[in-house]
Amino acid sequence: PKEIFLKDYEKPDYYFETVHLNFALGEEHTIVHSNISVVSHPEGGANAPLKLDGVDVKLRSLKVNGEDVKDGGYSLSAKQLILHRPPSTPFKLEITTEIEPQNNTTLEGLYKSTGNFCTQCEAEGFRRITFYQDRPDVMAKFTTRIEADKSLYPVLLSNGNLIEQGDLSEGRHYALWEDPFKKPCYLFALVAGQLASRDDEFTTCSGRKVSLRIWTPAQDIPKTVHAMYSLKAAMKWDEEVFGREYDLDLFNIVAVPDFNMGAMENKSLNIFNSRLVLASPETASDADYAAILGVIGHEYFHNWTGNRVTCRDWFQLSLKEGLTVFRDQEFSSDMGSRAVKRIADVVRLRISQFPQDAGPMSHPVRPHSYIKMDNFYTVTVYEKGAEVVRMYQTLLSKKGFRKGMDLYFERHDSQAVTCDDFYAAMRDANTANLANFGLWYSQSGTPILTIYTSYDASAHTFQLKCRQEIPPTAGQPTKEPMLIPLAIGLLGSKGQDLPLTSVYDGASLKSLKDDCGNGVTTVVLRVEKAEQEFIFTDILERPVPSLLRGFSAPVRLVSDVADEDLLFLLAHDSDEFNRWEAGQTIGRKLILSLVSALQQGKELFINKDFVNGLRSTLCNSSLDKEFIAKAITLPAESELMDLMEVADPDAVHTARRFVVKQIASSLRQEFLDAVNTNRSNEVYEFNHESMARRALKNVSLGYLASLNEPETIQLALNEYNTATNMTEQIAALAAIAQNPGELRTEVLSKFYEQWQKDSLVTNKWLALQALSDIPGNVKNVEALLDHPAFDMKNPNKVYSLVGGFCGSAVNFHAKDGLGYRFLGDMVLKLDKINPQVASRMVSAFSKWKKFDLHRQELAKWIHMGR
Ligand code: B3K
Ligand code: ZN
Repeated sequence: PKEIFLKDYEKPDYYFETVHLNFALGEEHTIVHSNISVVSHPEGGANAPLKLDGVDVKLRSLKVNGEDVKDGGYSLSAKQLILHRPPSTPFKLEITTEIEPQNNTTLEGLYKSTGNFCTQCEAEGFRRITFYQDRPDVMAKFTTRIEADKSLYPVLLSNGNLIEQGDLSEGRHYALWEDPFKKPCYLFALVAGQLASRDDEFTTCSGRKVSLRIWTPAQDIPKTVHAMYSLKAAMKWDEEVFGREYDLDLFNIVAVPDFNMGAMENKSLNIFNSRLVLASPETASDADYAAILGVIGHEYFHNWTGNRVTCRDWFQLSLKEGLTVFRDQEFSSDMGSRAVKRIADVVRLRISQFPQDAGPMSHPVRPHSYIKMDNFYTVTVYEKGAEVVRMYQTLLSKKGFRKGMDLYFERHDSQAVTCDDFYAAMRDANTANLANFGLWYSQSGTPILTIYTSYDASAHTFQLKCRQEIPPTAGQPTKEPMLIPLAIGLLGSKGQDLPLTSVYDGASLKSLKDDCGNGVTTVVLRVEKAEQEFIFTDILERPVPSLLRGFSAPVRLVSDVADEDLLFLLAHDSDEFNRWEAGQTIGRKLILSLVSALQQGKELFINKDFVNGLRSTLCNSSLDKEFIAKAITLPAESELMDLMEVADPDAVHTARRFVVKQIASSLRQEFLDAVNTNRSNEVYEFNHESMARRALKNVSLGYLASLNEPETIQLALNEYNTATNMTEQIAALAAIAQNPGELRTEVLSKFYEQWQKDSLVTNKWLALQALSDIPGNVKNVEALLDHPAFDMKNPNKVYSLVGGFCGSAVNFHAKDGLGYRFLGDMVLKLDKINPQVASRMVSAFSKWKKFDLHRQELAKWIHMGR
């Protein structure tokens, strides 16, 4: 395989204006006929060879301007069809290909899922359907005619508007779809099968009526209420917040059980993994409901950020993904609790993206090169990319960011553009100085921002000394400083926000006012240099600084803020994110110190002040309950390991478990109260208040069950038996399953019996067991491979069982090497079925440089050696 470089980008020699596709769907094979009008690129070489991509497609005929192309006129290889001497443009290109969707287990291109036809074309799946210039900067208008057996495939869908349909001979029928918008082929979609729909309608801000349809097998239609609610909410939100109106009269969503990713934003025909559409209170948890809201929003928002304005090349993936993740995060924040959403997003970044950025897979938000594009749908491109977009907003204000977005759409509607174009729109709309901000796209690695503070009581000044440093990463030994927005507030002795009147930033003294000329209590400092000093004036008492409010930049913050000040912030900070963060910072320090105590064979002690801080948080009735649930949850094992020079999974696990149990026994009564007062005694509702109550109850129950005492286990069992929704049922099951023994086995099999017919629920059952920290769990996981609930061909099953297993640090990284061997074997098998799923699983190996030599050797041997 060849490495492809961003710096080698060249425009195509030819563009396609219109593409007429005809699909004759069949059981043995499917015939695809395409009729393309080809034009030259204005600056392209005349009569240059036309190179078309094609993988696993059989060429049946090739015509130019109606004439068969003679044998010497083209050449065909495993991945390409080259037309050697095309005529002068414009010309007509007609290609007929034969494919076998029924045998396509890669789930890319056209394939079958539970008897229905569906497609997945991003990034390079269209070339598995027909020969084409499969690159996003080739945008064409598509019409699609689908022909199929009417009884087997009564529903025929593609992009755009349905303009014709009718019956054919031999029990077949057809449908003709026309998409009026130019699009790259990665946004093409086709669905054919036995599906029912939930129908609704949305009236846009300009008064147009849009038909909304969500398609699933008939028996699942009752589970699409929440998805439809989410879609309508997203459509309204995009109008209100970004002024973006939907542009067609129809919007379809199809749910399929076999899907490599979460969902796909095909123009007006989104295809979704069923797990992100189907929900009922009994079968889906609050987390599932929230994920559905977020992903339905995400795919819908792509209609403007991705589809109307698309990417020039795949290096620019974050242009659409970082931006659209940011948009879905904002949407979910507006629909629920902003602070809680921000906390969840930052946790995700720390658990997954920071380790990626510190390991061998580290790459910039806009990568410089790739071998297989599929491997670049990463947390760095998506989540760090979203942080980069968020930083524009932090630097330019919400209003300025909106101006930048408006200019971006004004300039680039119906174009394929780059991250530089987005940067330019933000800069120009605000005549902003974004200096070295662009480096966030090209430099990999998580910056370390070190801050020393000091207060001068006689001068009434408060000083910050900032240093930024970006560690060397794969292929990038040295880095330049870049613009980091540092949001900061100062707390007075009563916990109140101090007014910030002016700050000296190393160059000049700036007075601080908001847009309306009012005083402020939070400011965004621009850290641009490797070392920089800021001095706040008129600070009348020694303040406690609240640094990096709202996590204003994706950095590792190191500061000299003392533990007692962190406890003060935990109790008082008006910035809820930082209030949570203060507790986490103490928690991280505490657990890591216990890890080194363990490594030195010392006894473990818990920091009483920390426990008391948690107690006050837990019992503070003025706080949001979901916030409390987050605040009393300790940093995850993977987050802790990421902070270590050499990760030690066993010690991290033991130390964290120790702290969990200490907290549980110290706050036993408080947790009991939390469980007893937060039971739901009403019908399930997806709203913040009831979700928050369930979250607090469930976290508390988890702590209590960790004690493994008869009384707390009985309580968990009671919660399990009386649960009326999946959120509480699965939480109680997880609480019980922490402790090995008969009860665990019993409740697990009871759960399976109850839900064996619901594949999405049995995925939870698989994941819960796979993730278990019970020693030697690899054996159970191996046994589950043969369980009827598992199916190697279904990505969701693999992600639950194999992916779940890799999430258990102790078992996946077990010193006997059995965890690594298990994954190695699985990857080999998966690679033959579905390379994308295999490569997602293999990425669990990519953190091995951070482990001890013994584990590195084991992983290397298994990963490379086979
Ligand atoms: N754009 C798709 C991802 C496609 C991945 C292909 N390997 C989903 C999304 O991010 O919205
Ligand atoms: Zn996306």
